[in-house]
Amino acid sequence: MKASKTPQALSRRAALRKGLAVAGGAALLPSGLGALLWARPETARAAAPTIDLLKDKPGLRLLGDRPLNAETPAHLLNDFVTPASKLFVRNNGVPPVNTDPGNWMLEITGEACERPQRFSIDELKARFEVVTRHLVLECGGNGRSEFRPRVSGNQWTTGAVGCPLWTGVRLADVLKAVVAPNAVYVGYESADTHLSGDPKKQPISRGIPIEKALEDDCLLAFEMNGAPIPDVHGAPLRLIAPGYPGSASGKWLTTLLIRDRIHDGAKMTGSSYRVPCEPVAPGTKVPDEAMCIIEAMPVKSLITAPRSGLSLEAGEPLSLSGHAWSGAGAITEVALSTDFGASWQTARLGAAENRFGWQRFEHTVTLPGPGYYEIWARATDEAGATQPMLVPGWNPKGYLNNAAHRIAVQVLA
Ligand SMILES: Nc1nc2c(c(=O)[nH]1)N[C@H]1C(S)=C(S)[C@@H](COP(=O)(O)O)O[C@H]1N2
Ligand SMILES: [Mo]
Repeated sequence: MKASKTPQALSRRAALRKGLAVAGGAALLPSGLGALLWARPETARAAAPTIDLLKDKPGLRLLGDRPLNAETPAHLLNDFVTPASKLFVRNNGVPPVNTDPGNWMLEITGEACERPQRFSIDELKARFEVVTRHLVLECGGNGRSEFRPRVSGNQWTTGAVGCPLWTGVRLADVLKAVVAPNAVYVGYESADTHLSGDPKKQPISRGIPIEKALEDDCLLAFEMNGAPIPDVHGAPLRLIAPGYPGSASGKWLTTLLIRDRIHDGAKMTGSSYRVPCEPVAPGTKVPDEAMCIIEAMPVKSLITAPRSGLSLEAGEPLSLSGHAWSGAGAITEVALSTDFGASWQTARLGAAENRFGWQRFEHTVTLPGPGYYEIWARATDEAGATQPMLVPGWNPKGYLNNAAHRIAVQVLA
């Protein structure tokens, strides 16, 4: 066709060739999931002083260094328990410098707190049962890069998720003794500072409804994977509110506010971590009063092996694995397609370690002959919700994209 000879088409092809060169010939990705996964490794050197991304988290993709944000390529998330070296980083401000656990105090106060309390970390450990849980942490904006029209914010692809082991005390145990009957929400305050340097501004101060806070699953965590929480992940104390967007899991936690109203801290209002209460057409400007706070995260899955771009010999069986999770509870099924969704096969599905832990799936397929294939994964949760094939519900800040994950595979002739 004539069109293929336009300068635009030529430059697009040139760009594609460049992309392939960067990836050492392995940049085979389903359309829409650009060659981003291999881009910009050299810029990781510019990471904030608190963390050397290349050394501490090799292979992560830097999205920005002030604040520091980095995501994990899908093929690095194959561990059932996500190691610190592979956990994404999402910062809204400047992390605190002094995170000495010996001096750290947690204050519990607010209009609906019957008796304000202060605890050192040692007091928390001594007063309340210490538990370990395998809990998914996923940014509400994970998948944002796929929304059209594009939306502002970190252009996460699929890698703002992980499932480490968290050790701490139950938030509910700490709150129960002091919650007043009129409590509505628990907000958090943290020791990180605003990017502007203005001490009166907080980078983020979000929270969770009191009902969620009083369930058994939320933790005040001081360890990750059996070691003190790394600085960048909120040392020495953070909230883990599993099943909710990651932004509810306050890092560097200094204060819990038991509120008699919905918490109104930084990033609780406007379009932050909120979506239109009713579906809107892509690109719609939505007034604040028509926006609702994100609560449970939707059902999702990720193919973590093989890495997208694999080449196979004809007839060679292909072992697939990955993880599935949902803010609604357990996953009941993961189905895989090798023919663009025309037919589906059920994968073997492992149990969760506990509520809100991700579940492993495994499956082996043999592709019918030489050529290009995509593997699609689609999870269903106990509430009966299933992942959509295409990007769902456009919203002004690009949250909650739980479209089926796809990888590309080539069978050689
Ligand atoms: N104090 C504080 N807590 C925070 C944030 C932050 O910037 N400051 N970011 C939130 C967001 S948006 C996410 S997705 C998770 C990311 O946690 P991680 O960096 O440990 O992966 O932390 C949440 N807790
Ligand atoms: Mo987030």
